[in-house]
Amino acid sequence: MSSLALINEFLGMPPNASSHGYQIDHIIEFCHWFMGALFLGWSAFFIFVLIRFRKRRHPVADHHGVKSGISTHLEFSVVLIEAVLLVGFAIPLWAKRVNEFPPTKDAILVNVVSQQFSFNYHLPGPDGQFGRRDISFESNSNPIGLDPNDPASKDDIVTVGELHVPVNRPVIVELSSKDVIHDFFLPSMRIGADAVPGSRIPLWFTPVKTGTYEVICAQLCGLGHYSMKGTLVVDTPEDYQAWLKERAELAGGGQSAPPAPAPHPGGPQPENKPPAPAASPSPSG
Ligand SMILES: [Cu+2]
Repeated sequence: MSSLALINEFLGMPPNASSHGYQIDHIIEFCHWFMGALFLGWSAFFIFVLIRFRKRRHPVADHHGVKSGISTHLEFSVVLIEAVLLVGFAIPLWAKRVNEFPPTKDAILVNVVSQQFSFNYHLPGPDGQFGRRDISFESNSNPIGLDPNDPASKDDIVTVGELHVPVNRPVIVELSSKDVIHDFFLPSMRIGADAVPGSRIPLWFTPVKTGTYEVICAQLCGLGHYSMKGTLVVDTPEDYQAWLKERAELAGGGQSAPPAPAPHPGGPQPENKPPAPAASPSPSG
């Protein structure tokens, strides 16, 4: 089966680095082969029909049509296979992703706050408690609007563009957006979800390989959409602790956010400006 699996790689999928990803890869791999077979089958049928019912042989239309039941059986088989794929595999797998969250005490919790055109990451810091966020505190140096008066926010860690997580521990993300609909997509982790203004959307994955992976926005969210990328670094537990320590030191004085990224040259367009409730002072001025 492993050489058959090369079709995913051939079609450009990055290698899987998450614990559940192989299940998704199997479905995608099967679909690719199935669609390939359908493509060849229907193409052959189309060519057969063009030749078999050519005008020279049938100058007058035949009003009785085809009498054989083969095409009905074939079409029914295709529908059956697709129904099995959907009901037997895709929906149960999806249900597992959205219903069976790991216990939060074992997991790394991260708030991902998306905006045109970057992802901000908010970690609770050593106290394990997320500080309050409020739109009225948002500024270029505080892109997620962390409340500086909330004691729980003092040790919080905020980063822009790059997130570190330890290997082999579940990561639970709470996804939100400050402006338009984005999509937090981790191709190597085989997970992604839309970030919808006004909603907090949970998702989770367990990275199983250390390395640096791409984070991309998978919803066309404005002129700078193409540049809305980030990095997920999966560290060994030691490296992760070192990173946390470094971020905590940087955070030092409470207002922990590093400078927001410079406004994109393509710039947020006035017509793309967010509607309420996310319409805070613009992150990029
Ligand atoms: Cu986006």
